[in-house]
Amino acid sequence: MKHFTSIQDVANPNDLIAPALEIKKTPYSTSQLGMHKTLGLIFFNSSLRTRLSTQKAAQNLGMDVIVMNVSSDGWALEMEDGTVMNGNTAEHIKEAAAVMGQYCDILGVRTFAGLKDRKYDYEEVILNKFKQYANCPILSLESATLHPLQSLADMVTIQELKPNNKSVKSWTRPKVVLTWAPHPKALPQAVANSFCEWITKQDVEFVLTHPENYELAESFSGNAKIEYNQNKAFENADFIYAKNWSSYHNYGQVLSNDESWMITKEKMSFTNNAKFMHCLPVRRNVVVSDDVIDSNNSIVIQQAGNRVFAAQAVLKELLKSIEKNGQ
Ligand code: SN0
Repeated sequence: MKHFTSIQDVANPNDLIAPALEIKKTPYSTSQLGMHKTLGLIFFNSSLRTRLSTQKAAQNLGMDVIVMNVSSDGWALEMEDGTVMNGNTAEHIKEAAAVMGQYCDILGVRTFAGLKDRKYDYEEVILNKFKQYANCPILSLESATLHPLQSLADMVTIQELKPNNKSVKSWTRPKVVLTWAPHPKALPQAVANSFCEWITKQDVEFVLTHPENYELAESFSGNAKIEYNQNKAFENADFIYAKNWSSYHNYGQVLSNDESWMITKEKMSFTNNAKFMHCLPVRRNVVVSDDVIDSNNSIVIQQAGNRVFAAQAVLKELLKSIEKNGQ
């Protein structure tokens, strides 16, 4: 595995999901693997879980970690080629990424969608510049269109909680629902796109539910079943994954604030006693009511905890490939 920026970089997702659960049992069993290797974590946007869990994962592998909030602490970066840099940008991404690559063996990059120009966001301009110029493996810490570290942790959590009782069919092949929920701000589609990419490769019944005109890019949602009636989608569900995203077709727009899409106790009562999932941060009583997120069915903290083991499984593979290539 050369980079980890989407599921396309992974030969077989199960080769990361099962190892992550093994790592959870003995997180320090390979604490020498990353000795004298440096992970750089570069943030263009805010982060809590991704930053801390990836740092912790690297430490469990014996790596050194350097972190930079590049938007607030770095020089203003120029992304376009051939520009006369006599304006506000002080350094070109060509040099910045190449220099970071000199200091790091693996570079993690967080760069959210700007939600203004769909073509620019969906071409993953910034992430690809890092791939082009840093000359080391690139780890996505959420890019404009995808959040694969989150999705891997989500798959690990679903795998962990679905009982292996072959006699109970609904549990061996659980029903997983990704539901849109309201939010006051325009948010990226990355978490939802990425969840679709990963879950459609798992042996589950997957249903996507959102108001009309919130369809995701088909390149990510594939032929996932869409149910526009949220209550109907929830029927018999084993996992409810809630997330807001802004419109893809009316790019970056908030088309609906329909409060009736909030996840409530009543809605959860239509499910098969489903577990409640969210990537966090979550707006309480907008996306989900207190009584759902505070209930025993809420697994958001366990889900966030699993971010460490997902990141560790990924870093392990990236380290192995560095070793193989003799870097
Ligand atoms: C980000 C998103 O992509 O939706 C990160 C999720 C892991 N979420 C937000 O930006 C939420 C911000 C807010 O104001 O609620």
